[in-house]
Amino acid sequence: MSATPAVLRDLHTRMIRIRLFEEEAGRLSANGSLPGFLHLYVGQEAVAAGVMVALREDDQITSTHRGHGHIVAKGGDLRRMFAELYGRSTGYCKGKGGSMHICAMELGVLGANGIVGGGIPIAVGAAFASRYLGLDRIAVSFFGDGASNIGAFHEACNMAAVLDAPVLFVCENNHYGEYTAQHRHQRITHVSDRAAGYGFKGVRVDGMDAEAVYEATSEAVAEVRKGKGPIMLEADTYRYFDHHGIKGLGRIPYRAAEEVEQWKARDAIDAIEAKLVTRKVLSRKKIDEVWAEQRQNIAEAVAQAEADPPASPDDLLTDVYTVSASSNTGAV
Ligand SMILES: Cc1ncc(C[n+]2csc(CCOP(=O)(O)OP(=O)(O)O)c2C)c(N)n1
Ligand SMILES: [Mg+2]
Repeated sequence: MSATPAVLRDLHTRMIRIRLFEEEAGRLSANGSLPGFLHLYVGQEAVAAGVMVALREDDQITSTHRGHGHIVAKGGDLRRMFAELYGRSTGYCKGKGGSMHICAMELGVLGANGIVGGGIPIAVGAAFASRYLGLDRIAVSFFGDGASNIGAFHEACNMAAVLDAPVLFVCENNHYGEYTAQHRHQRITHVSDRAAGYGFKGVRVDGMDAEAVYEATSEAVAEVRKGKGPIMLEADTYRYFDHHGIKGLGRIPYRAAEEVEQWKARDAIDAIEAKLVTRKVLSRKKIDEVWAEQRQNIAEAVAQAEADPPASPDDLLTDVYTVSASSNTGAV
């Protein structure tokens, strides 16, 4: 399915929202306003936007430690997301999850996950459950090149295959697991080659091209929704900032400045803006307006989140365990 002007505009806006969210979160973290680690998604925006625009609203996703971009692209409310990062009671998890554990069931976001690879089997379970319930929604699991070395990845792929689970595995191959280059952590170049080992299809796409990601995802989703089993989509992409935080290269010289610059030269937002202009979908002036509007949205969301009340110690034990009536021992 090729991208209509409306789809191109949608991809563009979602990518800008992600970039601005991440840059602002990075600044707030660097100046000490936000607690904890932040794994920023800047550079990878085309993947989240391309996949999410190709999904239906009721489709479900599982995310990762680098998950803000997925949730923003799935329609995450910016105020509730910033509130979660700030540890406010108005956050998606009442301020108890933080950056790596945002969960928004109403958006079909079954959780980001600080455990590398942890979301992959959850997506398979969700996909199986949807089919069991007679729903034709699918589940998408995002994960990185590093996560594809984790046991849970392999078990989840095998199980999805034998169950013909309606799940799309999306590998964001940004070529690093923390500070280890891909060629040093695995002996394959394309993670999607691993799909064949479990008996399903693996495809690759340029993860710096949102339209290409949208098209490849649309095709894959149509097949997965038919119930013929999983597909793995590998997006070739790159993170601009360090593994965590907003510094570019970090303290340890694990990647060259020239490498970062080469990827930035292929920036996905610049690329879609060039398309929008050449195809006469948006003028430069309109593009500037989109940026200004989204900047305003981010500023308002941050101001609201900052003014929101912090998570209350009284809520510490709520939403933590589910205790059924029959097994209620009174212990929570
Ligand atoms: C089970 C587990 N092992 C190790 C870690 C520490 N860790 C956090 S992120 C990360 C690298 C993950 O790499 P990748 O899956 O490629 O994701 P990326 O950070 O590149 O987005 C590691 C090893 C963890 N959080 N969980
Ligand atoms: Mg990686």
